[in-house]
Amino acid sequence: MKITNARVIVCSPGRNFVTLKIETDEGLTGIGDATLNGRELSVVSYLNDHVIPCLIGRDAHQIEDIWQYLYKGAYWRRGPVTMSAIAAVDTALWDIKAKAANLPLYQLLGGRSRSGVMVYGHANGSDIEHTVDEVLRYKEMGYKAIRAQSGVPGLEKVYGVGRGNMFYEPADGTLPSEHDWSTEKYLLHAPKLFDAVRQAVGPDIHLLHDVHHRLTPIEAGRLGKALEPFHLFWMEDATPAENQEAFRLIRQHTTTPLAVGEIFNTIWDCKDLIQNQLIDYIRATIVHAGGLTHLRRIADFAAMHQVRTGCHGATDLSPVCMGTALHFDTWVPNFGIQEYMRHTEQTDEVFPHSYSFKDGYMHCGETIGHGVDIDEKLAAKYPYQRAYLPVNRLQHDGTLVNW
Ligand code: CS2
Ligand code: MG
Repeated sequence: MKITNARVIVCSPGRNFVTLKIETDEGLTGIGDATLNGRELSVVSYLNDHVIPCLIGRDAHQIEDIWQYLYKGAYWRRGPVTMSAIAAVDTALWDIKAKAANLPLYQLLGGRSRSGVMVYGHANGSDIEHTVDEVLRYKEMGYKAIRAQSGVPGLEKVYGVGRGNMFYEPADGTLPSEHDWSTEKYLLHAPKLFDAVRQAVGPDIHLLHDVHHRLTPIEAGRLGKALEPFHLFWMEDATPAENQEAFRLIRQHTTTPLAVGEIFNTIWDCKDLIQNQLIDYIRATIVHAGGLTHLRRIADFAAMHQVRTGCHGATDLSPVCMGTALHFDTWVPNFGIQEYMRHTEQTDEVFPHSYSFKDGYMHCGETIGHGVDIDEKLAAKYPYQRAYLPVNRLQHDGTLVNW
């Protein structure tokens, strides 16, 4: 089955998405997500100018060889742009292979390992009271796991708050907006937030929190310890993970489970974290970690160390990524949880899909392939709009820090 054509479709139904469509001489087509928030057009160029010319005429069934060809053959390996481009090709080819086999994708991975995929939703509020109300609203909707983020007194804007009811879109300007940050204010506030939330929601709901890369290792150790009484499911991205060793210091101070990896692109970004038992959940996902072919390797390696998966699933990862991730989640033996930040209605219309939500669990559906399609005519009505993620500066002296 020869690849005869491949096209990149860029649209902005509520937010920007980049989708690769691959066509074959047997009439089967497949699509893959290539969206890199705030840097979308760099992946578009990587695909159009460098990858697509190499795909035409190749055997669409040779997923592994094409993966190796694009990874080793690029010479310049790894990184978010390269690995998002490879991910889009990989996802589209798995979609085609599953359609050729007339099977839903999870069947090709080894079949179903669970009846449904437990997901967590995003409850966020301007203050503690508002966040508690939001958490209770999610519990009402049947969620078994809820992430809580709230505004911090004295800080105008913080990560995860505002900009949408069931979703949170951080990319907000034609130039990066600048937010203020104070670690002191945040560290005093976060334990109070989880004290109130745990009291309101009771002992059975899983609670999660995203620190979003903002603390030093010792500050993360302090926060993890302060949150122990509220037994969180995980504390996420507590400190930037370029220095994987940093997590050893956090481990020395707290038993709060640690999750990391949404910005990881290859297994090398988490090798030391996993083999030294420094994390409990790996958040790498399909679109930014080289597709299904590479994410399976990361998951198998993690399983050897009892590290479970917790795939990234924010609104800026398209329904194509979500659909494929749910097939992965349905199969993967060391599954932990799946993030599920809903998309806008416009997005859902442009990307018809067979996955569904019920009582806190997602179901990938039994449609052949990964079960997500794109309505190109409708997509064309939503042209790309440049948008940047914010940057963060220390409130007291303007120092540039992690957003
Ligand atoms: C976040 C994301 O969902 C999460 O865990 O860390 O919202 C992240 O900020 C965005 O995906 C960045 O584009
Ligand atoms: Mg996160």
